[in-house]
Amino acid sequence: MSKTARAYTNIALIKYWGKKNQTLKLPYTNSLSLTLDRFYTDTKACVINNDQDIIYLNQTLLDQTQSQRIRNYLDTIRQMYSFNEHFQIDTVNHVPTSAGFASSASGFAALAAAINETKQLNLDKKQLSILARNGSGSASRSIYGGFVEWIAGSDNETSFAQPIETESEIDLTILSVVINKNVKKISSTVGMENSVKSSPFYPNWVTLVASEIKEIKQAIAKKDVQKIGEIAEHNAMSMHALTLSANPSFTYFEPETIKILQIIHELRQKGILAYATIDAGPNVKIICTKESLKQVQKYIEEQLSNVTCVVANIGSGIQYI
Ligand code: 2P0
Repeated sequence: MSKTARAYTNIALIKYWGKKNQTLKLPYTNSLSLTLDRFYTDTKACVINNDQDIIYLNQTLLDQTQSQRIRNYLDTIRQMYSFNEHFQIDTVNHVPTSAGFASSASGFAALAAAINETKQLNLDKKQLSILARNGSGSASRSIYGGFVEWIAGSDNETSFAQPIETESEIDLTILSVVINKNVKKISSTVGMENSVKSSPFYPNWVTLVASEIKEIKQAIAKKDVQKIGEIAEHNAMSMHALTLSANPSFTYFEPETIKILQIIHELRQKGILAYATIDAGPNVKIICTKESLKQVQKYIEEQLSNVTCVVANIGSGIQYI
């Protein structure tokens, strides 16, 4: 009996935004994330005597269209490791879309680990990160817990994530502020492609990320949460400037997103530690300390009636259960 693989979501503090190779999902820059303990994906893979993969998500059988990306990924794995078997995949996503976290990072990390387990590929974490990256770029980072850096690399073997060791715990908590709204969004894959192609600032982004990665690693080593927040917020705003400066321009922001950013500025003026990071969607994740968290949450909930707050702490890497 093969075990179920569990992978947790991660939030990028230095974002991945743009690929130099679409097929291999090789990014233009390194990125750096924090794995979170709150949301995860559980995936089990069983070899079946069938010429097609069968895929269940949350106990529901997916049709061809819904499961195409997963089927393509399984084809890639079969090719990479030279075997022909097909699988029944059972995935349970404990990442409610309403929580405002993307499930592709935990989803593809859990799937890579599940195939590793079932096929006894005996991949080490570096190889597993490479395998997960082939499913979705951000999944390469969900193999590890805590702070993780994805090294851009130049080919399939050199593009993988690795953990950033910290000597002791760091007092950092993420408050996710979910805007209760169904927004039609441009997928990350398409959004980053458009930004690379048409934002005149894209070359500056590549230079900026290189220096911010260095700076944030120093701040992590010093456990300087304020500095981590300052760098992460600046990096996130710079990523969103790439969407606004694309041609045609687009944005993931909603009016409430701006409102939350304004509240964060007000909180800082009051001396409360709060910094924003935003992914390819309207929700804002706020970097806090344990001390500032309660005040930040209280203030946000007082000012905005139509949002949900979710607290997440630092999470662990891949587990087999
Ligand atoms: C990140 N995002 O670093 C960035 C920041 C969203 C904003 O990685 O095309 O789903 O599957 O490699 O990993 C989301 O992009 O994109 C993402 P693909 P992915 O977390």
